[in-house]
Amino acid sequence: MTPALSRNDTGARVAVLCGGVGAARLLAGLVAVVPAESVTAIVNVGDDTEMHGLYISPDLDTITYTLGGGSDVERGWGLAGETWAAMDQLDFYGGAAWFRLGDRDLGTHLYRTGRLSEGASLSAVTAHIARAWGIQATLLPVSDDPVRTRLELDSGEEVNFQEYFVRLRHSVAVRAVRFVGAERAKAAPGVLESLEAAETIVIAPSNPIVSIGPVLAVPGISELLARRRRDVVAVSPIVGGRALKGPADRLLVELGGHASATGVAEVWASVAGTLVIDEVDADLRDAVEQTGMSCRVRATVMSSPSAAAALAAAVLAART
Ligand code: FO1
Repeated sequence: MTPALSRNDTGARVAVLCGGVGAARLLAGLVAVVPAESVTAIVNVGDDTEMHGLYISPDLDTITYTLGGGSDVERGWGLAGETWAAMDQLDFYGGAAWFRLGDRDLGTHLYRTGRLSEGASLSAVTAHIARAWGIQATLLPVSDDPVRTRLELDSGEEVNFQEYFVRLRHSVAVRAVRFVGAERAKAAPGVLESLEAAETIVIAPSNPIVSIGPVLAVPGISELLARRRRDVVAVSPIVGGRALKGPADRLLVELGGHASATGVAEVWASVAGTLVIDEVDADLRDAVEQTGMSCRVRATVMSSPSAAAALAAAVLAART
């Protein structure tokens, strides 16, 4: 079933390419400044994994819990007030407890896995879970087909995303990244339609390589963005040469780029017309514009809901 396209009172729709926590905060800001029904989140599934027979979709969950008001804001993933009895029991047996699934969070993975095993699509299950949380924005996995991020480490070992991010605490050097399955994956129902219908397409301040990379790797998406480049506004996840969270700064350098707002512009210049960079990077404006992108300098650190709403409003006003 194709989800209904989102539309606000003025007909202006917004589609957002999303990774995890940075995207979740920007989405929370967006739904504070425009009708939530006008916002469609197109979410990375490259981080998805199977643990203990359960299908886990971390970026969809982070966004769902954030928009649903249940997230643990400080930790950045999982639910607030979580308990860990199941993990303690798993640990007691010597099971793989390095990837922490809280007791309530487990219910989400049980529900999703059960529905998928009955033949439901990831997008149908995502829509049901979002509705249960009272979310009025549309949440779409970028694809219902498997797309999995694999990282080749400098040591030669190849690992999946959660092994790299959680088990190895992203403290190992990476020499290549690939998105297995991406070239055969079909955009989920509603993805290309919502990108086509959006007045503004936003690339959230998410890791350009491992969060937005898998989204852009699904056939049809980067081509559509390149065609609509003037309507695409990206927000740099690199502030003052550093990622606010996670390994984006190191990955950019390890894969031959630069850990700066300019380095982000080099990655996204072909698919986005405008880059919003932080005030601390104001001196990079000319260098960003040298890549062919327009540049806006704004406060991009979403340290409070009001800061997120202000950034969201600035992003919507930033289109060339
Ligand atoms: N992140 C961690 O740093 N440690 C964890 O044990 C962990 C468990 C986890 C369980 C469910 C879930 O939806 C997300 C979880 N995350 C955990 C977050 C996740 O690994 C990353 O934040 C994202 O994949 C990156 O966007």
